[in-house]
Amino acid sequence: MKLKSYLKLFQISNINFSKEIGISSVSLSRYISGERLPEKRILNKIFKLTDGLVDANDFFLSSSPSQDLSEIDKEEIKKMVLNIREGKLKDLAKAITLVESSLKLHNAQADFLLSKLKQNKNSLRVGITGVPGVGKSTFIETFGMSLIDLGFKVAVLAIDPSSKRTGGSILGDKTRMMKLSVNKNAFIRPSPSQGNLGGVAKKTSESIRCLEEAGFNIIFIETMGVGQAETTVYDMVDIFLVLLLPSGGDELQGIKKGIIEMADVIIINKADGNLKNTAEITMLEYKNAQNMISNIREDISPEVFLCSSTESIGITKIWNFIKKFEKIRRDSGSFYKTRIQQQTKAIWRNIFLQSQDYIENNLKYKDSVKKIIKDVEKNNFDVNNASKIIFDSILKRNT
Ligand SMILES: Nc1nc2c(ncn2[C@@H]2O[C@H](COP(=O)(O)OP(=O)(O)O)[C@@H](O)[C@H]2O)c(=O)[nH]1
Ligand SMILES: [Mg+2]
Repeated sequence: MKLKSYLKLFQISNINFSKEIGISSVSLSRYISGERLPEKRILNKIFKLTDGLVDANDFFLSSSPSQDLSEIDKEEIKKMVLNIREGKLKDLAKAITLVESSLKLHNAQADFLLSKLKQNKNSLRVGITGVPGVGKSTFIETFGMSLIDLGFKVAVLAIDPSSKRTGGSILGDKTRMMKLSVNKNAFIRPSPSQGNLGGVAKKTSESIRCLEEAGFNIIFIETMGVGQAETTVYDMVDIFLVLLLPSGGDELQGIKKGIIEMADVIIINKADGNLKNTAEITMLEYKNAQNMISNIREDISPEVFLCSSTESIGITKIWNFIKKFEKIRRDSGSFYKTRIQQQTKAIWRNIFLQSQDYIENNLKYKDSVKKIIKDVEKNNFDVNNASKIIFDSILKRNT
């Protein structure tokens, strides 16, 4: 990073920093402005003092993409943020598009946008999972509309890792959420998957921040309930709902036991018509299943509910439990503690993604790396040392 940004981030004054490296503050200002380039000895000191965050490249190379944004771009994004704060949905949609985009320019714009958003501690992020057809979208429609009646603003992000294959599922979701999709206090958006869960998670988390800035205070994140997406979503929500069908056994439902164990609320949906009795039996089974009761939350245990999303049965009870869950956890502070832990996880997830991206798009194509791999193929070199040398080149950033 640039020395200027470093000093700002760590709140170090120019005078103190220049003293530490043993130069005058005038010289330091010249280095910062680019008027002069520091000599090697000084560069080494800066590198050490900043724990490697500021190195020679930061003085010699031009700035990073986000610093390349024009003033016009920046002004436009600032205006966009103000509009989002006023609840303008068009700007919100634009912001989410930026966040989701994989274009370099958009990334820089998104980085700038995200730096302008505030932390929102008042929202409630609700994860919902269950096999396709269990009634997640229908549940969100019924529950969401009742929340809007109570004065909330409701947003829905639907993550569907298979959406490429099934294509129509997003459309299906919108038709299941007919009333929500036309309500001015609701916002529905499919989350792109591109087959990369880490990427989905990053974009979904960033979309959540945009939604919160626009005043959406209840945010549903719907996933498919069959795969790995659940753990990823679990790590970005405050409460996790698992919807089940009225029938016996997790395996029978195609849902993994591990997912049930993550549930804060288990909802047996479709408890209506001729499924009503089966639903009651299923509820008792889960209520009695000790192994299902998770100890993930230290202050409240999960509960099981019957629900009919089509007939609006059980919705109030579920909402009352969610409110109780939220209150207990906010009062004890565990709500905020979990969010902080989630942020730390997100940092590492993002770093991991960027490293992966760097490896896929740069490292693999470097001539030096190709040569090393060839040498290993010819048995001239061993795997262990080859990988060490290649990894070292990441640390040095420029092979
Ligand atoms: N009988 C009954 N049908 C429901 C209920 N909830 C959803 N459905 C139906 O189940 C089907 C799948 O619902 P959908 O919400 O798209 O499921 P998703 O794939 O989990 O999002 C639709 O035909 C819904 O009308 C319910 O509570 N009772
Ligand atoms: Mg759905």
